[in-house]
Amino acid sequence: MRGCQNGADHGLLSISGAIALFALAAQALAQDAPALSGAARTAAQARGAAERLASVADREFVDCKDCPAMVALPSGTFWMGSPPTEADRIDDEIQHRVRISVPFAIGKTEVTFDQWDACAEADYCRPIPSANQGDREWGRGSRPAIEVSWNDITGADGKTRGFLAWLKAKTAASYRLPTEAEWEYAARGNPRGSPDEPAFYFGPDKGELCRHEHAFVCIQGDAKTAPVGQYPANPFGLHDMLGNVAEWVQDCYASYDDARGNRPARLTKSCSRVVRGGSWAYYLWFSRAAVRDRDEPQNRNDHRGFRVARDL
Ligand SMILES: [Ca+2]
Repeated sequence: MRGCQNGADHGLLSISGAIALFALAAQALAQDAPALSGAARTAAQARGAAERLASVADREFVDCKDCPAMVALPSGTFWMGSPPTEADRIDDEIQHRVRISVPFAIGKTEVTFDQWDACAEADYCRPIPSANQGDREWGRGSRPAIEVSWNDITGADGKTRGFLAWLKAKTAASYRLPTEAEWEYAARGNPRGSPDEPAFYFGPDKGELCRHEHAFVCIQGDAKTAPVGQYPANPFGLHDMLGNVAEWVQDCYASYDDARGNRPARLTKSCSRVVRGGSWAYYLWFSRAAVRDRDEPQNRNDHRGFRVARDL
């Protein structure tokens, strides 16, 4: 596949034996923890916990004040894309096997207004205005930051240094956007995936969506973002992966047609960037884990944000 890097490689590996391990892994990973409980834990400790498939409480850490809470994910293998039999499938979701070679960490939630505003206060991020073209007067605080472009996050257009540079300056850690493969691995929540993986981490039944995610079909006229982390976590301990706001990832959009071998990310200067996950504004089918969207890196809207990733 085009557009993967940092430990994500692709091949046709056997999955024999993996299913037997999954029951144990899922049991361990499903243990949730209160937000920010990992504040005193180091990334190295969290990485060790991920390799042991330990509980979310042991895999969570925070690098600094105002930094996003991070969860270390174990290495593993999954099937990216969707099977031909999946309802509402789009033809760019060509299914292929992906191996996440080493543990990495990803945000427990989407980045919040509190975190973005701290970055803006430090003069690294573009201040997000209030009302139109900004917070829509829905509130800030723990709601996900919206009206942020891919360029605002990465600083790629040179107008600001960006959110990632702010985190790197505060922590010296290698913060980045997740790759598209890492994002889908995180959204599926299963380190031992299979070709018949369901459309949602909670199973194949889209009627269950409203118990797990903040999606348009569920919000009955209250059409706006929700504070992050209000819905249950997925088996990896992550919230709002398939709803609330859609999320920028690192990659340029490209076909999965050549999904073979160990490919670096496609990071050319000018390309459409991939956006993943459903949102408060999207139809139900858009909350499937395999759905791919894209937009130009300078664009912003009120139903898109992001979460960060970090090497360990
Ligand atoms: Ca989301």
